Amino acid sequence: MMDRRSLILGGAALSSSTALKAFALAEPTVDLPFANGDRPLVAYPGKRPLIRLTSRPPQLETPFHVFDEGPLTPNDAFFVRYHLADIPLSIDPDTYRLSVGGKVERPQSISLQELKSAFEPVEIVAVAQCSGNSRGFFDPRVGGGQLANGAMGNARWRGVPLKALLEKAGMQAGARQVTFNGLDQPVSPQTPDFVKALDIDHARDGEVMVAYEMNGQELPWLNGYPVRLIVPGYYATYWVKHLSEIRVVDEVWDGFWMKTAYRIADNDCACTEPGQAVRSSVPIKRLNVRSFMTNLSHGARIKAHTETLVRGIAFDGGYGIAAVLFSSDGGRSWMETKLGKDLGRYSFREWTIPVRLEKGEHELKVCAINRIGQTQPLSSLWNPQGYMRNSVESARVIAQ
Ligand SMILES: Nc1nc2c(c(=O)[nH]1)N[C@H]1C(S)=C(S)[C@@H](COP(=O)(O)O)O[C@H]1N2
Ligand SMILES: [Mo]
Repeated sequence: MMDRRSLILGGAALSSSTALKAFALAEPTVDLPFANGDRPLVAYPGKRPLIRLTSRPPQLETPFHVFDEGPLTPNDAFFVRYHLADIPLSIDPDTYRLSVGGKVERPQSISLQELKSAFEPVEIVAVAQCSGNSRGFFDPRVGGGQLANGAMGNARWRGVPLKALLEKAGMQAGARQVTFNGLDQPVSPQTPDFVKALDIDHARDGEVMVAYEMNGQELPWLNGYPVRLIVPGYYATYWVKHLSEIRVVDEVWDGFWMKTAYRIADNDCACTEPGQAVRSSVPIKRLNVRSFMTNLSHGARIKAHTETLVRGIAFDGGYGIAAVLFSSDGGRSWMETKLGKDLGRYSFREWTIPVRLEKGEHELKVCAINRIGQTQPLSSLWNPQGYMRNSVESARVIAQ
């Protein structure tokens, strides 16, 4: 989604503008493809320049061309999202403790060292995607962070199954949910702390993980150092960063971030009509199916009558991608693409297809299908929070 040209134009404009304007332009910018899509590209600690949505708390989006670098998103390019402005600025790895308490037999206070040495480590490749990824494309526009398609990333996570920690603590009879809290804090007492909850059976499914490594490195600070929760297949809102407190509760947790925020309409499409109230809602859960082209975007120019390899990624909420279909005629006919290496059912799956196009404009489209037959809608479904966008992506390209 990053417009490389605006980078160059920004630089060129420097020479001909006033000193003040030059100062403002000193930061490279991108122009996301919707109204008010101008963003600065800013390098935060441990990060390459990313698209800054807000600075307090930091919210950074991955420039889309990064997804063409490979199926794993590099740590220094992985997006960043926080809700609370008081984010931890220093954490001592020697004194950091993860507590496991609430309705347990043996409350635990576990050091980072112990997490790494006292439990059998597991690894899983999984996509973290913000519920509001692509929100800026909704029409009518909706409130909230105006993101393009870069609030997602795929990484190899290493850590301890949550199940092992819960077993060590021993759950009491009547346990219903497990809650997760991190070291970030609200700045005003009216703002509820960011606490998320999972049902007990989900929490002990053996896949939900407390991760201390991402792509073979310790977690980047802004992605939750020293440990974060990984909930494979689920929207990243559950992937609590700087995780410090796990509590077993005997109720359905009714904190703000479960009871009020991150809820979707309780229907098959998680959608409503603009202006219509949602009657019944449930907490957001699994990722729906999506696919993207990564080496071609709107306006790209390719050589006519010559083979071009189109490539991209697809993913879903953990059933696995069964097929990715591609159209070069605006969706009238579809061809099956070749899937790349399977890194696991929670991972990005790469796909490629060679195309040869006549001179002129062509509308390319890509659509994935998962192993339970779920697919992407051709036009986007709408909801007032701008969650779960997954309509078929298109790119109008010019062959010449
Ligand atoms: N402690 C903490 N964890 C959090 C959040 C937060 O605000 N605080 N936001 C959640 C949301 S909504 C998202 S999309 C992901 C973003 O993860 P990332 O910043 O590593 O990309 O973190 C989740 N975990
Ligand atoms: Mo999110």
